[in-house]
Amino acid sequence: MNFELTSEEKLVQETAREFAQKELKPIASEIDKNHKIPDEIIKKLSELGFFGVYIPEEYGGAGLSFLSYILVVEEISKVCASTGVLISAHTSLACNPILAFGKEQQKKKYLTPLAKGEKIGCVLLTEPEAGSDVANISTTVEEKEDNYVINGNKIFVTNGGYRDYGILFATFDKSLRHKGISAFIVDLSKDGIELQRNEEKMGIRGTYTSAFAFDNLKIPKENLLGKQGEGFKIGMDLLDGGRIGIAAQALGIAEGAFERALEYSKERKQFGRTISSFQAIQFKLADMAMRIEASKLLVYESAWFKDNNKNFIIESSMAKAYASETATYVTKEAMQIFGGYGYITEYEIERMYRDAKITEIYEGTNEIQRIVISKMMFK
Ligand code: COS
Repeated sequence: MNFELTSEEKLVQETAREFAQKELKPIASEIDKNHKIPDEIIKKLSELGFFGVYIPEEYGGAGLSFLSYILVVEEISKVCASTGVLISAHTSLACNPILAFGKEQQKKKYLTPLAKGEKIGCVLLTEPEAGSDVANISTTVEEKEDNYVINGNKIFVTNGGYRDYGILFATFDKSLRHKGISAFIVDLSKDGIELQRNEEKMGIRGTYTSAFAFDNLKIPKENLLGKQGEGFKIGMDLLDGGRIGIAAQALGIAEGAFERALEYSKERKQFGRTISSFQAIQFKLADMAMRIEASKLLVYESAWFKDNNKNFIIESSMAKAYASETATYVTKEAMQIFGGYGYITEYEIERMYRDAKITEIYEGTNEIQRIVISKMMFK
């Protein structure tokens, strides 16, 4: 067993760390307050190749491993969870399904600008009555002459507010449940698409979480992704990979909070000594470190499985559930170590505490992860 990263992976990790620490960390609070990742940051992310880390070079990507992409999300999320999920949702939920299921012409037309960071990607899957129960989607698709025509609503679309490219799921016949669903590539700047709102949120406030309505939206037939009726399979596949991305985001948040709590414990003095000299604080930090290390092993292992074409469904659900529960635990403990200072916005711990919670919820709640793990175990 070899736990060493390759020289390429070490290089991309170092590049992401340097960018995160020097350029992103100083403005992470501003991103949270302004509810926006500045355009210059998005430009720099694309110059660094972070929008297409594992996409092949022929489609505008950097052609590195999936694990390299995970390392980027982790490093970025240590300082800014909003930017972490911008990259993760874009890569896992939009680039990956086109790479895995797209035709050559779709890869050239849509994947290439996405991988270069010229367009930001998203997935339009969730609906008011179809969150955990994906097979229950109500957005309809009909064939009319040379087009598909879409009617319905989508909610909770991470990155939707950029109005670039998305993977949209709709059903030809709701009574068919899984078998009725198909996936389509949509250009969200087109007529027939109403951006209804960008939600106000507790955390990851630099990201867009958008709601859309479709009124007789015409999509050219060539934009069908995969085959008709293959949508549920495409949805599960993109979520399987996406969950490793969210696990990496959660891991990064936990590591960021841990590093700050460790430093603070060495500076903060009470009863005439640093609080790090109290066993109550040492044990907290030891528990935090243990869970972070276990999360890291799960996250890297599932990424390694994906890179090596092994089945990683169980591992990605385990990594997502465990790392996200670690993130909420570690940020809570970090706040306890910071005491009252952790609770005020001047310090970054309260933002990390708010950002961590969503990782237990999106891309499949942790209850759903346990369903996936147990179903696959018994299959
Ligand atoms: N990866 C690949 N295939 C999967 C899968 C996964 N994670 N989960 C289920 N499947 C397969 C099953 O193996 C089954 O295949 P067969 O028909 O060949 O047996 C098929 O999909 C249908 O599975 P099942 O009968 O279990 O479907 P259900 O409708 O009961 O629900 C869950 C399956 C709950 C696991 C699925 O709907 C799910 O993942 N929901 C969460 C969705 C989510 O994450 N939403 C958040 C979106 S944020 S963008």
